Amino acid sequence: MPPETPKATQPGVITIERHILMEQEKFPDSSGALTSLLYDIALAGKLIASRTQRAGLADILGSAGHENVQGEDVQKLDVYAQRTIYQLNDHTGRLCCMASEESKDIIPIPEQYPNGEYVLVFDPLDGSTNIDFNVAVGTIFAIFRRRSKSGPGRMEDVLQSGREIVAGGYLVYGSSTMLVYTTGHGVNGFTLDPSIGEFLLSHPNVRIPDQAKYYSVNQGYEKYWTEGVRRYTRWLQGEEGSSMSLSQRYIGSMVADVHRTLFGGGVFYYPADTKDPKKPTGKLRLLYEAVPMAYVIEQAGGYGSTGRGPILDVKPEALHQRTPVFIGNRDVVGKAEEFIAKYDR
Ligand code: P6P
Repeated sequence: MPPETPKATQPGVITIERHILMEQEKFPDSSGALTSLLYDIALAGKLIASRTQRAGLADILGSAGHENVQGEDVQKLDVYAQRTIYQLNDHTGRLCCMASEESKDIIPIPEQYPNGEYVLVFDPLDGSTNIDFNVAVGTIFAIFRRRSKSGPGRMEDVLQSGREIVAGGYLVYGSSTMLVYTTGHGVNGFTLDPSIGEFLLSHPNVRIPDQAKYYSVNQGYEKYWTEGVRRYTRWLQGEEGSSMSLSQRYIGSMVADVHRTLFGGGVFYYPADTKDPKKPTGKLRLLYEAVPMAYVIEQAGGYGSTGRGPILDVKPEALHQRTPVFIGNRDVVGKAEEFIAKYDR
Protein backbone atom coordinates (compact mmCIF):
# COMPACT_ATOMS: atom_id res chain seq x y z
CA MET A 1 0.00 0.00 0.00
CA PRO A 2 1.82 3.20 -1.11
CA PRO A 3 2.03 5.86 1.62
CA GLU A 4 -0.93 8.22 1.46
CA THR A 5 -0.05 11.37 -0.49
CA PRO A 6 -0.34 14.26 1.92
CA LYS A 7 -3.24 16.53 1.01
CA ALA A 8 -2.00 19.70 -0.75
CA THR A 9 -3.64 21.82 1.94
CA GLN A 10 -1.62 20.19 4.69
CA PRO A 11 1.70 22.10 4.76
CA GLY A 12 4.60 19.83 5.57
CA VAL A 13 7.47 20.79 7.81
CA ILE A 14 7.15 24.47 8.75
CA THR A 15 10.32 26.11 10.01
CA ILE A 16 10.03 29.25 12.11
CA GLU A 17 11.54 31.23 9.25
CA ARG A 18 8.82 30.02 6.87
CA HIS A 19 6.13 30.66 9.50
CA ILE A 20 7.34 34.21 10.15
CA LEU A 21 7.34 34.89 6.39
CA MET A 22 3.81 33.50 6.10
CA GLU A 23 2.77 35.83 8.93
CA GLN A 24 4.48 38.78 7.22
CA GLU A 25 2.53 38.12 4.00
CA LYS A 26 -0.60 39.15 5.93
CA PHE A 27 0.90 42.67 6.15
CA PRO A 28 1.84 43.67 2.57
CA ASP A 29 3.19 47.04 3.65
CA SER A 30 5.49 45.60 6.31
CA SER A 31 9.15 46.42 5.88
CA GLY A 32 10.34 42.98 6.94
CA ALA A 33 12.33 44.47 9.84
CA LEU A 34 10.20 42.75 12.48
CA THR A 35 10.49 39.50 10.52
CA SER A 36 14.27 39.76 10.53
CA LEU A 37 14.28 40.70 14.21
CA LEU A 38 12.32 37.55 15.04
CA TYR A 39 14.78 35.51 12.93
CA ASP A 40 17.63 36.97 14.98
CA ILE A 41 15.91 35.98 18.23
CA ALA A 42 15.47 32.43 16.94
CA LEU A 43 19.16 32.33 16.03
CA ALA A 44 20.13 33.61 19.47
CA GLY A 45 17.97 30.84 20.93
CA LYS A 46 19.82 28.20 18.92
CA LEU A 47 23.20 29.51 20.09
CA ILE A 48 22.13 29.75 23.74
CA ALA A 49 20.49 26.32 23.58
CA SER A 50 23.69 24.79 22.29
CA ARG A 51 25.49 26.06 25.40
CA THR A 52 22.80 25.22 27.96
CA GLN A 53 22.46 21.68 26.61
CA ARG A 54 26.09 20.95 27.44
CA ALA A 55 26.56 23.38 30.35
CA GLY A 56 28.05 20.68 32.54
CA LEU A 57 30.71 19.79 29.99
CA ALA A 58 32.22 23.14 29.20
CA ASP A 59 33.60 25.51 31.79
CA ILE A 60 30.43 27.58 31.74
CA LEU A 61 28.69 26.32 34.83
CA GLY A 62 28.74 28.34 37.96
CA SER A 63 29.22 31.95 38.80
CA ALA A 64 30.86 34.56 36.61
CA GLY A 65 32.19 36.06 39.83
CA HIS A 66 30.22 39.31 39.88
CA GLU A 67 26.74 40.61 40.65
CA ASN A 68 24.26 42.19 38.23
CA VAL A 69 22.22 45.32 38.67
CA GLN A 70 19.70 43.25 40.61
CA GLY A 71 22.36 42.29 43.15
CA GLU A 72 22.12 38.70 41.91
CA ASP A 73 25.17 36.52 41.32
CA VAL A 74 25.72 36.44 37.54
CA GLN A 75 26.18 32.96 36.08
CA LYS A 76 28.59 32.33 33.20
CA LEU A 77 25.66 31.33 31.00
CA ASP A 78 23.94 34.64 31.82
CA VAL A 79 26.97 36.42 30.37
CA TYR A 80 26.98 34.23 27.28
CA ALA A 81 23.25 34.71 26.67
CA GLN A 82 23.43 38.46 27.17
CA ARG A 83 26.41 38.81 24.83
CA THR A 84 24.83 36.57 22.18
CA ILE A 85 21.59 38.54 22.02
CA TYR A 86 23.46 41.86 22.02
CA GLN A 87 25.92 40.90 19.28
CA LEU A 88 23.16 39.55 17.02
CA ASN A 89 21.22 42.81 17.30
CA ASP A 90 23.63 45.72 17.79
CA HIS A 91 24.50 46.23 14.11
CA THR A 92 21.36 45.26 12.15
CA GLY A 93 19.79 48.71 11.99
CA ARG A 94 16.51 47.28 13.26
CA LEU A 95 16.76 48.56 16.84
CA CYS A 96 17.17 52.03 18.33
CA CYS A 97 18.15 50.55 21.71
CA MET A 98 17.83 47.49 23.93
CA ALA A 99 17.18 46.83 27.63
CA SER A 100 18.18 43.76 29.58
CA GLU A 101 17.81 42.39 33.10
CA GLU A 102 21.62 42.28 33.14
CA SER A 103 22.18 45.95 32.27
CA LYS A 104 21.57 48.85 34.65
CA ASP A 105 20.63 51.35 31.91
CA ILE A 106 19.26 51.08 28.41
CA ILE A 107 21.74 49.59 25.95
CA PRO A 108 22.48 52.01 23.07
CA ILE A 109 23.24 50.98 19.50
CA PRO A 110 26.97 51.59 18.81
CA GLU A 111 27.31 54.92 16.98
CA GLN A 112 28.87 53.31 13.90
CA TYR A 113 25.60 51.46 13.27
CA PRO A 114 22.19 52.89 12.18
CA ASN A 115 19.31 53.21 14.64
CA GLY A 116 16.13 51.35 13.74
CA GLU A 117 12.42 51.49 14.46
CA TYR A 118 12.20 48.85 17.19
CA VAL A 119 13.15 48.33 20.83
CA LEU A 120 14.12 44.93 22.22
CA VAL A 121 13.78 44.24 25.96
CA PHE A 122 14.86 40.87 27.31
CA ASP A 123 15.84 38.68 30.20
CA PRO A 124 18.71 36.77 28.58
CA LEU A 125 18.64 33.76 30.85
CA ASP A 126 15.82 33.65 33.35
CA GLY A 127 16.10 31.12 36.14
CA SER A 128 19.86 30.96 35.77
CA THR A 129 20.38 30.18 39.45
CA ASN A 130 18.94 26.76 38.58
CA ILE A 131 21.49 25.96 35.86
CA ASP A 132 23.86 24.09 38.19
CA PHE A 133 20.97 21.77 39.10
CA ASN A 134 20.10 21.08 35.46
CA VAL A 135 16.70 22.74 35.81
CA ALA A 136 15.00 24.31 32.76
CA VAL A 137 15.91 27.95 32.15
CA GLY A 138 14.73 30.42 29.51
CA THR A 139 15.03 33.66 27.58
CA ILE A 140 12.15 36.15 27.68
CA PHE A 141 11.70 38.99 25.17
CA ALA A 142 9.37 41.76 24.11
CA ILE A 143 9.54 44.07 21.09
CA PHE A 144 8.10 47.60 20.91
CA ARG A 145 8.09 50.29 18.24
CA ARG A 146 10.19 53.31 19.19
CA ARG A 147 8.24 56.38 20.35
CA SER A 148 10.96 58.98 19.68
CA LYS A 149 11.23 60.14 16.08
CA SER A 150 14.85 59.26 15.28
CA GLY A 151 18.38 59.03 16.60
CA PRO A 152 19.56 56.93 19.54
CA GLY A 153 16.79 55.30 21.53
CA ARG A 154 15.75 56.90 24.81
CA MET A 155 14.15 55.78 28.06
CA GLU A 156 10.74 56.85 26.69
CA ASP A 157 11.19 54.26 23.92
CA VAL A 158 11.67 51.53 26.52
CA LEU A 159 9.21 52.46 29.29
CA GLN A 160 6.07 51.47 27.37
CA SER A 161 3.09 49.54 28.71
CA GLY A 162 2.30 46.05 27.49
CA ARG A 163 -0.57 47.47 25.43
CA GLU A 164 2.09 48.90 23.06
CA ILE A 165 3.90 45.59 22.60
CA VAL A 166 4.48 44.45 18.99
CA ALA A 167 5.78 40.94 19.65
CA GLY A 168 6.60 38.91 22.73
CA GLY A 169 7.56 35.46 23.78
CA TYR A 170 10.13 33.19 25.31
CA LEU A 171 12.56 30.35 24.73
CA VAL A 172 12.58 27.47 27.21
CA TYR A 173 15.73 25.35 27.36
CA GLY A 174 14.34 22.17 28.91
CA SER A 175 13.95 18.54 27.86
CA SER A 176 13.71 20.15 24.44
CA THR A 177 14.25 23.75 23.37
CA MET A 178 11.07 25.58 22.41
CA LEU A 179 10.40 29.07 21.12
CA VAL A 180 6.87 30.32 21.90
CA TYR A 181 5.86 33.77 20.62
CA THR A 182 3.05 35.96 19.40
CA THR A 183 2.75 39.10 17.28
CA GLY A 184 -0.82 39.66 18.41
CA HIS A 185 -2.45 37.10 16.15
CA GLY A 186 -2.37 34.01 18.35
CA VAL A 187 0.46 32.00 19.90
CA ASN A 188 2.64 29.45 18.12
CA GLY A 189 5.23 27.07 19.55
CA PHE A 190 8.32 25.83 17.75
CA THR A 191 10.57 22.98 18.86
CA LEU A 192 14.26 22.96 17.98
CA ASP A 193 15.32 19.91 16.01
CA PRO A 194 19.01 19.82 16.93
CA SER A 195 19.76 17.34 14.13
CA ILE A 196 19.01 20.02 11.52
CA GLY A 197 19.35 23.15 13.68
CA GLU A 198 15.84 24.32 12.84
CA PHE A 199 12.88 25.43 14.97
CA LEU A 200 9.90 23.50 13.57
CA LEU A 201 6.25 24.43 14.16
CA SER A 202 5.17 21.89 16.77
CA HIS A 203 2.32 23.70 18.60
CA PRO A 204 0.23 25.84 16.23
CA ASN A 205 -2.42 28.20 17.64
CA VAL A 206 -1.73 27.48 21.30
CA ARG A 207 -4.72 27.97 23.66
CA ILE A 208 -4.55 27.58 27.43
CA PRO A 209 -6.69 24.53 28.39
CA ASP A 210 -10.09 25.48 29.81
CA GLN A 211 -9.55 23.19 32.82
CA ALA A 212 -6.97 24.46 35.32
CA LYS A 213 -4.66 21.66 36.47
CA TYR A 214 -1.82 23.18 38.53
CA TYR A 215 -1.19 26.04 40.89
CA SER A 216 2.41 27.23 41.00
CA VAL A 217 3.88 29.39 43.77
CA ASN A 218 6.81 29.25 46.19
CA GLN A 219 4.82 28.13 49.23
CA GLY A 220 7.96 28.55 51.34
CA TYR A 221 7.19 32.27 51.48
CA GLU A 222 3.62 31.87 52.78
CA LYS A 223 4.52 33.60 56.06
CA TYR A 224 5.40 36.74 54.04
CA TRP A 225 2.12 36.87 52.08
CA THR A 226 -0.85 39.14 52.63
CA GLU A 227 -4.09 37.68 53.97
CA GLY A 228 -5.71 37.90 50.53
CA VAL A 229 -2.96 35.80 48.93
CA ARG A 230 -3.03 33.27 51.76
CA ARG A 231 -6.82 32.88 51.44
CA TYR A 232 -6.50 32.68 47.63
CA THR A 233 -4.01 29.83 48.05
CA ARG A 234 -6.43 28.05 50.42
CA TRP A 235 -9.12 28.49 47.73
CA LEU A 236 -6.83 26.90 45.13
CA GLN A 237 -6.38 24.02 47.58
CA GLY A 238 -10.14 23.44 47.75
CA GLU A 239 -10.87 25.40 50.95
CA GLU A 240 -12.52 28.81 51.34
CA GLY A 241 -15.67 27.34 49.82
CA SER A 242 -13.98 26.29 46.62
CA SER A 243 -14.43 23.12 44.62
CA MET A 244 -10.93 23.45 43.16
CA SER A 245 -8.71 20.40 43.14
CA LEU A 246 -5.31 21.35 41.70
CA SER A 247 -1.85 19.83 41.95
CA GLN A 248 0.98 22.08 43.12
CA ARG A 249 4.00 22.42 40.87
CA TYR A 250 6.85 24.92 41.31
CA ILE A 251 10.12 24.76 39.36
CA GLY A 252 11.49 28.12 40.45
CA SER A 253 12.17 29.12 36.86
CA MET A 254 9.50 31.53 35.63
CA VAL A 255 9.75 30.49 31.99
CA ALA A 256 9.29 26.80 32.85
CA ASP A 257 6.48 27.51 35.33
CA VAL A 258 4.60 29.76 32.89
CA HIS A 259 5.20 27.31 30.01
CA ARG A 260 3.58 24.51 32.03
CA THR A 261 0.72 26.84 32.98
CA LEU A 262 0.15 27.77 29.31
CA PHE A 263 0.11 24.15 28.11
CA GLY A 264 -1.35 22.47 31.24
CA GLY A 265 -3.74 25.10 32.57
CA GLY A 266 -3.80 26.67 36.03
CA VAL A 267 -2.04 29.63 37.60
CA PHE A 268 1.54 30.71 38.26
CA TYR A 269 1.96 33.48 40.81
CA TYR A 270 4.73 35.40 42.50
CA PRO A 271 2.84 37.78 44.81
CA ALA A 272 3.97 40.84 46.67
CA ASP A 273 5.49 39.78 49.97
CA THR A 274 7.28 41.20 52.99
CA LYS A 275 10.31 38.92 52.54
CA ASP A 276 12.62 41.67 51.24
CA PRO A 277 11.85 45.30 52.10
CA LYS A 278 13.71 46.28 48.93
CA LYS A 279 11.23 44.23 46.89
CA PRO A 280 7.79 45.03 48.36
CA THR A 281 6.03 44.16 45.09
CA GLY A 282 7.65 40.75 44.73
CA LYS A 283 10.71 39.59 42.83
CA LEU A 284 9.68 39.53 39.18
CA ARG A 285 10.36 42.42 36.82
CA LEU A 286 7.56 44.11 34.93
CA LEU A 287 9.11 45.04 31.59
CA TYR A 288 11.01 41.94 30.48
CA GLU A 289 9.40 39.17 32.56
CA ALA A 290 5.77 39.90 33.47
CA VAL A 291 4.74 41.82 30.33
CA PRO A 292 5.95 39.34 27.67
CA MET A 293 4.51 36.40 29.62
CA ALA A 294 1.19 38.17 30.21
CA TYR A 295 1.02 39.04 26.50
CA VAL A 296 1.56 35.41 25.46
CA ILE A 297 -0.95 34.02 27.96
CA GLU A 298 -3.61 36.60 26.98
CA GLN A 299 -3.09 35.84 23.28
CA ALA A 300 -3.70 32.18 24.23
CA GLY A 301 -6.96 32.99 26.06
CA GLY A 302 -5.62 33.43 29.60
CA TYR A 303 -4.97 36.49 31.77
CA GLY A 304 -2.00 38.20 33.43
CA SER A 305 -2.71 40.27 36.53
CA THR A 306 -0.77 42.25 39.13
CA GLY A 307 -3.42 41.06 41.57
CA ARG A 308 -5.16 44.43 41.22
CA GLY A 309 -5.56 44.63 37.40
CA PRO A 310 -4.02 43.72 34.02
CA ILE A 311 -0.22 43.58 33.87
CA LEU A 312 -0.44 44.90 30.32
CA ASP A 313 -2.06 48.12 31.55
CA VAL A 314 0.85 49.08 33.83
CA LYS A 315 2.97 51.97 32.50
CA PRO A 316 6.55 51.29 33.67
CA GLU A 317 8.17 54.12 35.63
CA ALA A 318 11.58 52.46 35.89
CA LEU A 319 13.56 49.94 33.82
CA HIS A 320 13.82 47.24 36.49
CA GLN A 321 10.51 47.92 38.19
CA ARG A 322 9.06 44.83 39.88
CA THR A 323 5.45 43.71 40.03
CA PRO A 324 3.33 41.01 41.62
CA VAL A 325 2.43 38.40 38.97
CA PHE A 326 -0.62 36.13 38.61
CA ILE A 327 -0.67 34.41 35.20
CA GLY A 328 -2.97 31.62 33.92
CA ASN A 329 -6.61 30.77 33.31
CA ARG A 330 -8.69 33.95 33.30
CA ASP A 331 -11.25 32.68 35.86
CA VAL A 332 -8.58 31.36 38.23
CA VAL A 333 -6.45 34.54 38.05
CA GLY A 334 -9.59 36.67 38.42
CA LYS A 335 -10.21 34.94 41.76
CA ALA A 336 -6.86 36.23 43.02
CA GLU A 337 -8.02 39.78 42.31
CA GLU A 338 -11.25 39.09 44.25
CA PHE A 339 -9.41 37.81 47.37
CA ILE A 340 -6.88 40.65 47.26
CA ALA A 341 -9.60 43.29 46.81
CA LYS A 342 -11.58 41.82 49.71
CA TYR A 343 -8.81 41.18 52.25
CA ASP A 344 -5.86 43.43 51.32
CA ARG A 345 -7.03 47.03 51.53
P1 P6P B 1 12.18 32.17 44.23
C1 P6P B 1 14.59 32.88 38.87
O1 P6P B 1 15.63 33.30 39.75
C2 P6P B 1 13.44 33.87 39.01
O2 P6P B 1 13.85 35.15 38.63
C3 P6P B 1 12.25 33.41 38.18
O3 P6P B 1 12.62 32.74 37.04
C4 P6P B 1 11.50 32.53 39.15
O4 P6P B 1 10.11 32.49 38.89
C5 P6P B 1 11.79 33.19 40.50
O5 P6P B 1 13.01 33.90 40.35
C6 P6P B 1 11.95 32.17 41.61
O6 P6P B 1 12.15 32.92 42.80
O7 P6P B 1 12.17 33.31 45.22
O8 P6P B 1 10.90 31.33 44.30
O9 P6P B 1 13.40 31.33 44.25
